[in-house]
Amino acid sequence: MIRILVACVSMVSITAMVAGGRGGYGMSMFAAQSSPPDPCYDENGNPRRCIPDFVNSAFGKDVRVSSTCGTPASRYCVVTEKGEERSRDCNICDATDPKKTHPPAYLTDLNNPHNLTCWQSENYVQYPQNVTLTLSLGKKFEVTYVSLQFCSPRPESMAILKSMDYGKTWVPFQFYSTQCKKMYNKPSKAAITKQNEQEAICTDSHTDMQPLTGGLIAFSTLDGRPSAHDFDNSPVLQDWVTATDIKVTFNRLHTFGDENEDDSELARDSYFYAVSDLQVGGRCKCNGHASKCVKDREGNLVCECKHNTAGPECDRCKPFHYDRPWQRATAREANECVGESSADGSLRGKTL
Ligand SMILES: [Ca+2]
Repeated sequence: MIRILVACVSMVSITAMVAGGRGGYGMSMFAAQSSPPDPCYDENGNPRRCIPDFVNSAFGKDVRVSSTCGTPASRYCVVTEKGEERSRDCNICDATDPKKTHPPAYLTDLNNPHNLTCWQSENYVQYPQNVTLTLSLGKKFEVTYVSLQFCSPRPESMAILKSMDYGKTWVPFQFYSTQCKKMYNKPSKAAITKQNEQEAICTDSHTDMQPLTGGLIAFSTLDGRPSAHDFDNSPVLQDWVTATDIKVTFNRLHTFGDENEDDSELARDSYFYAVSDLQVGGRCKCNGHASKCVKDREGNLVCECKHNTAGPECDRCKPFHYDRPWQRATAREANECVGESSADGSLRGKTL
């Protein structure tokens, strides 16, 4: 999906270049053709729904993490299995050594499969203690998926949560556990119906200890939710996918059950959380009234609102355009705000 979008974006820029290349008709024609068409208006200047590009909104962002190995330098051991044989290969995590450090920045750096960089927690932060990863998106996004690629085994129990108010309050998005009832008081694999579309469920899939490295957890926010096919008309799901912040809580480590045996120190040094890539796939939320988000003067990410709308999410009509109530744009209807000045077509399509 991302690839298709990238292809579309490059096609748009190629088209724009071709259009721009048709110079020679006079400057005004050239200028008009070289500016890319505004996706929020059709070729006749009529408003239509527009949405920002699909992005991994975690990429390059800082993640606040409650535990990271290497301060002070410490031993950790990687378990490998060959048939029945299990062996441990020990290394040092050292925050002061660039070759041995595993900082939170490695969660959201460029994910190169040939050179994986992994954030890693301290050893054996076991239930009831937990390890949390918190990511602020900077504004409201409509989140399509949250994914984690592990360097360690996947957790035995973990939760993905979201905030819609910049981290003041949190609601669960999804639970993963081999024991949903005991850990989260949720049945495993509950059905999602029209009545509970805005409810987090717990699943015991993706919780195997194997693979010992490289396992994936991918939560798709709309997967299995009945109104997903009619998202335009589902305020419940529009709300469900909206988030300003994402939090991942690792509640319980998987172990081979050897952490209390004779060799417990070696065993405990083998259990930690390590993640090579955290992604939050989605679009900047602009309610169908902007095709991109930009930094404002204060450096905050905001929608570049069209259709006579205003606000960080184009979530209200701009002054003097209150002739009908604000509405989100749909595929069929742009629902632009109208008022005195909208009678003057020259204002259409301009950023004011
Ligand atoms: Ca990485």
